[in-house]
Amino acid sequence: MARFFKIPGVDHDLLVKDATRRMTPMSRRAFLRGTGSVGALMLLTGCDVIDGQSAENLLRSVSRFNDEVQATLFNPARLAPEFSEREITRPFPFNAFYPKEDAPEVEPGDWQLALGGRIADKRPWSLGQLRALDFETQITRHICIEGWSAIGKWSGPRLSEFLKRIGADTDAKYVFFRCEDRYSTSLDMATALHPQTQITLAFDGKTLPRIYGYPMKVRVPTKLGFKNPKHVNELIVTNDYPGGFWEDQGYNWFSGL
Ligand SMILES: Nc1nc2c(c(=O)[nH]1)N[C@H]1C(S)=C(S)[C@@H](COP(=O)(O)O)O[C@H]1N2
Ligand SMILES: [Mo]
Repeated sequence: MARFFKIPGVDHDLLVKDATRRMTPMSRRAFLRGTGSVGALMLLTGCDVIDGQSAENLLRSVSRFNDEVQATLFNPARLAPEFSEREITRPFPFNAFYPKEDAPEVEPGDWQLALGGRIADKRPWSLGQLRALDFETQITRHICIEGWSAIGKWSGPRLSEFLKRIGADTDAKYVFFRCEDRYSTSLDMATALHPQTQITLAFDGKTLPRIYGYPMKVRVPTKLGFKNPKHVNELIVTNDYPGGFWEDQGYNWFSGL
């Protein structure tokens, strides 16, 4: 299952080396403590690397906002870049560890979000209850470790707001998500509380389509695509490292900024 992120005409090791050379020592250390990958550089700059030319542009943008990079890498509230409506990628790519046809079919009436771990009120939530929370919309870039990225528009309540409502222990280390298709992933608490981390119920202005995670996904624009779980049906707050589907097969757990 070799899933390598390969861009024609771009040597990843050299690009990362070049980029880190343009960072201040502090931001370089922070960057390398994370994934230190091309995907992370794309998250950081908002640039899409598809060839040598765009790699050059990315390097230019690392140099340009170097001072900011330093400040933001240490700030758990740093924001992923947002885009305009006309930059949205259509059609938006589908990805999962199975083909489209096998995406789970969820009956909205039967569905509930189960809660576990360090949470004061563990009563499950219905879709109706989630839909009643305040929605926010983001147009952000999703970066898949397999070598593609796409800009999409996602809407729903902030995960931080939900965690507050259920009395989650926000001093705990991790939030773990289980999905209908037996996928799973986990986030560090700082990322779970990040203002752009979203309980996503709508995509491109409509109910979240089945293939993109109906009825609920978690959108995390500061992390690589595989840390954005679709078809979520359980949320657990824990201090025990929970790993995840790809994380358990060797993907870097942090995979983000
Ligand atoms: N439940 C579930 N979530 C998942 C996956 C999956 O296989 N199952 N794949 C991940 C990966 S690797 C990517 S790139 C994105 C793809 O999301 P999209 O279909 O909305 O593009 O979903 C992520 N979340
Ligand atoms: Mo991915």
